[in-house]
Amino acid sequence: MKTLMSFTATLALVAGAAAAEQVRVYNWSDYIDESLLEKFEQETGIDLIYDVFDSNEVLETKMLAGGSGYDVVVPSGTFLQRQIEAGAFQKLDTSKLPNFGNMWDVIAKRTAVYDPGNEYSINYMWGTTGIGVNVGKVKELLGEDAPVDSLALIFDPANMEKLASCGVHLLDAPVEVVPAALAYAGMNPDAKDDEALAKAEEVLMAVRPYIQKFHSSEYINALANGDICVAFGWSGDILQARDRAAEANNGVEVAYNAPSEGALMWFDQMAIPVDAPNPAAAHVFLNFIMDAQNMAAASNYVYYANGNKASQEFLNEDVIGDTAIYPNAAALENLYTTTPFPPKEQRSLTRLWTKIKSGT
Ligand code: N2P
Repeated sequence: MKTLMSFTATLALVAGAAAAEQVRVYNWSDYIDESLLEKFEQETGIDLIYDVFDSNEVLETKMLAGGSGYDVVVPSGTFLQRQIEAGAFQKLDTSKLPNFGNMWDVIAKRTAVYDPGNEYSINYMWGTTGIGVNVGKVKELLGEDAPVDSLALIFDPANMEKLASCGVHLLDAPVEVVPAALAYAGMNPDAKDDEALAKAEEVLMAVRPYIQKFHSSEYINALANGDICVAFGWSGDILQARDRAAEANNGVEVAYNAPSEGALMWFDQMAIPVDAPNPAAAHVFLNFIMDAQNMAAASNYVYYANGNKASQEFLNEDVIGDTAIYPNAAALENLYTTTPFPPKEQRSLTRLWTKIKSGT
């Protein structure tokens, strides 16, 4: 009896394994409405394994090493470009992407800078990097005129000295924080030479004693709970913190501003690793994401703009109507983009970042 049962169980397992196709997706944390993951499995019958990261550097290490085991990954534009050049991705087969026509030419034109012809990737979402504040706390410490939309909030030591007690987090993302320090210093945010990196070091070291943490995902809850009062982070993440605080009804008011000195505009691109175990299922996943209503549901949930034109009619007004998410012409004027760090400059940047994080 015992033998028979285990035999039956083994048979069931074998049958299950044969029937269940898998797709493995590696996306940013806090970046999707999770009900879409279930919907994908129900609609396609494909098992979805969904892992998350919060750092382009972590993803890049996996992509350059190869053998990640993922079918879909989501690097930002500048990282995508380097990884395409290193041969990390396979070209998309658009014949397997019937929803390709939903994509938005305005964004496709911009992403083609990193992925010429958009041959290897589709835009998932895009956004800006800026300043999240606990409005009440920051005004209490810096007064009604607190420069909540200026990089001076986080790079002027006089402000940071006052804010330190309530907690300031910065992204652990050197390619985003260094350009911001340069923009604050009135320099080209995309500069990568020794002089620029020395200037960024000076700006960052002057406020280093007042920075509690460099981290790229904890700030969402930390802002929402009132554990910190300032975060230099990603637009939609800060807007999610605003919502979480409102839902908790805890008296915390969170606001996001793109810095008046200029904000980085970045693009997160879905791509298929060259050694993906199941590229066919990867295309099924991409096509699911490119569905207008699915893409709208994702943006409505995470407060990031997307590269899908057809999704726009399904976006909530507090998403499509918010210029912090979908910038109008004036807001767009104030955004800059960056280019990848070449190897030598990247080594200098990595050294600089280690030094800034350690504070010595
Ligand atoms: C999602 C953040 C993604 C933006 N939490 C960084 N590219």
